[in-house]
Amino acid sequence: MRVSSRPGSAMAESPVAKRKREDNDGDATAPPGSEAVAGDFPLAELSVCKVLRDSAREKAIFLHGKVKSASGNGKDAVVILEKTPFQEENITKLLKKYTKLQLQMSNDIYSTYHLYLPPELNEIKTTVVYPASEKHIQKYLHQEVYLIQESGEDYTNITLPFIEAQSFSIQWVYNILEKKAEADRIIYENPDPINGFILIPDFKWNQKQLDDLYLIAICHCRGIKSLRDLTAEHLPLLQNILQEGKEAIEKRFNISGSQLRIYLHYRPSYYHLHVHFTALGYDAPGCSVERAHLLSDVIANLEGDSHYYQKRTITFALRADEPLLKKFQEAGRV
Ligand code: M7G
Repeated sequence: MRVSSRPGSAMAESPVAKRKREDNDGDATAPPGSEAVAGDFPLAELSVCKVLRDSAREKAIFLHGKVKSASGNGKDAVVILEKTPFQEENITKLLKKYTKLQLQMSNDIYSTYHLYLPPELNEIKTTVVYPASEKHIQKYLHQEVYLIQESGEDYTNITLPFIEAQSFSIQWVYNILEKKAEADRIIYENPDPINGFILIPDFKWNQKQLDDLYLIAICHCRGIKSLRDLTAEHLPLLQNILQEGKEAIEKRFNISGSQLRIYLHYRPSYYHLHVHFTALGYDAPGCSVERAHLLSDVIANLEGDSHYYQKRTITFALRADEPLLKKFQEAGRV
């Protein structure tokens, strides 16, 4: 399936161009200089300090590097390089316009080759976080993981104070809601300040093929941090996201609601309520049972009990180095 039937869909812009940081309030982890307007990233000047993670299965490598600044001290960056899925419409071009086909081995009827392609058929999706905080670097570092059973009380006593003190800046979310960034990428908007939301491609998706379709719905209402804050009063908002989100995706991408995985993360990285929409056939990062909560189940649970998510124990994984794990250990909860 192709995305290109959608007018003007396929233009991927520089991930940092246009992203503005005008106000850094509330970001306990933002490094100095992050309030600056981001421009095109000087990739050639990146000196790699460490490979944070290298995944042969995802065909992606996660790098921590430094970019020299005028003051001499390098600023930290996280750069993710990722080979993108094939686009069916490019296959004919690829078979006809390759630069070189080099035999690697041959045995009876079997042979393998290195196929070299011209640059336009050989792109690498590059995601940049710059300047990156220590927390960003830790986010992508491969670590052992441990399961935590967080009761409602644990949330109030351990997790909530922790996230209030140190969670990622959600300035990028406000930029989207205020149309200061990514405005041309919006797929659908319900502008109601209480029950409305914006549906936009996730920055994990290059929009060039539908196999790995990934969008997020970001609610207009501020202050709903996560699943834990949801009560029956939020049902109209959640129903709008489910219903209108599905309709908008069907209209734009011709994918029916029954072929979408629509879910919330608990715990999310960014504490402003948002919902993930991914292609059902795509094994998206973060769709595992210890993190993804289907929106339809969330709605059903809230219909049954308005305070379901304040009371219930929720299981999630924490990486070995995450300070929150230490807090749970200190409280004797692990
Ligand atoms: P999450 O569950 O809070 O955290 O989801 P995760 O990143 O650990 O999954 C936030 C979602 O927003 C993720 O799917 C991110 O890929 C996506 N995302 C993050 N940022 C900083 C941006 C951004 O600037 N633009 C867009 N469009 N998506 C983003």
